[in-house]
Amino acid sequence: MQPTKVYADRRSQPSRAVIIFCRVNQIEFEEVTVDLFKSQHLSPQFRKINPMGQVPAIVDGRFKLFERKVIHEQPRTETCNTFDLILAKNHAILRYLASVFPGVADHWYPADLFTRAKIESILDWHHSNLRRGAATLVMHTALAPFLGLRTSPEAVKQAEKLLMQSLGTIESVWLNGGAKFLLGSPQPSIADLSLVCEIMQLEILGDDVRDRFLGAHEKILIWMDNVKRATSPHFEEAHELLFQVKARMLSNNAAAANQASEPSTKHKIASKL
Ligand SMILES: N[C@@H](CCC(=O)N[C@@H](CS)C(=O)NCC(=O)O)C(=O)O
Repeated sequence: MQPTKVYADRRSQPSRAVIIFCRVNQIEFEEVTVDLFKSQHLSPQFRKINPMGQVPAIVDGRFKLFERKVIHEQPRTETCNTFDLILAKNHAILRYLASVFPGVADHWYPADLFTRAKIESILDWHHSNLRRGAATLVMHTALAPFLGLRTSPEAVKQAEKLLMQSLGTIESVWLNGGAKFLLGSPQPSIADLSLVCEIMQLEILGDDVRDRFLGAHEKILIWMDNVKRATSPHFEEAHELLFQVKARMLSNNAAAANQASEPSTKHKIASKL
């Protein structure tokens, strides 16, 4: 049987969460890079895997299961056939992997329905709060020029507010009382992994901006460190590309700032005269 295929771009936070999860749990998989900066997610070939044109997505031939009825209508492709399970959406993928691979420890997605319901509530909250704040901020301040998108100062302002509020909510609701992981668990769940990967994205905004958001949230910093330790060395390995992007952006910004502070050619000539 073919290993599960994971379509991902490591610059994408949900992609990293899936990759780290597979590595930590020794799930055999083949990583297929879908380069967002080269618009590979919009290619007809990838749209056959995920019609929404987003990463991550997986193709798994383990079961003859289908996420949606319409999947029967999907054409055969080189990479999958109509009997493969094709899943998009990071949380659906993490839930699936945690449920079908017997080697995955229970704490990632507990069988206990009471605990699981609490994890679901965090995952649902994440999309319309933390992710909306962090991803919108990163998109409008760091990525837009690379992706040819227009930025909006109003969107940045709202995203900053939502991000700050979300960080406060995590601390006051789920990390209350010195909890090591969300919900006071002694070990991480898929919610810990997903949310921490989201917050890691702030790195590419530079240390000052990251510290402006995280500096005042000591509980968040400790919790992030706990998640890193629990998933090391895979956490660091999956984030290597993010730190490379960060270094490149910082050096580009520094070069642009230098250029702006240098007297213009006209001015140089004038001063020589
Ligand atoms: N809700 C989805 C969102 C996936 C998502 O937003 N992926 C981004 C990268 S982080 C993407 O593929 N963006 C390209 C696009 O939307 O055009 C998930 O959590 O998996």
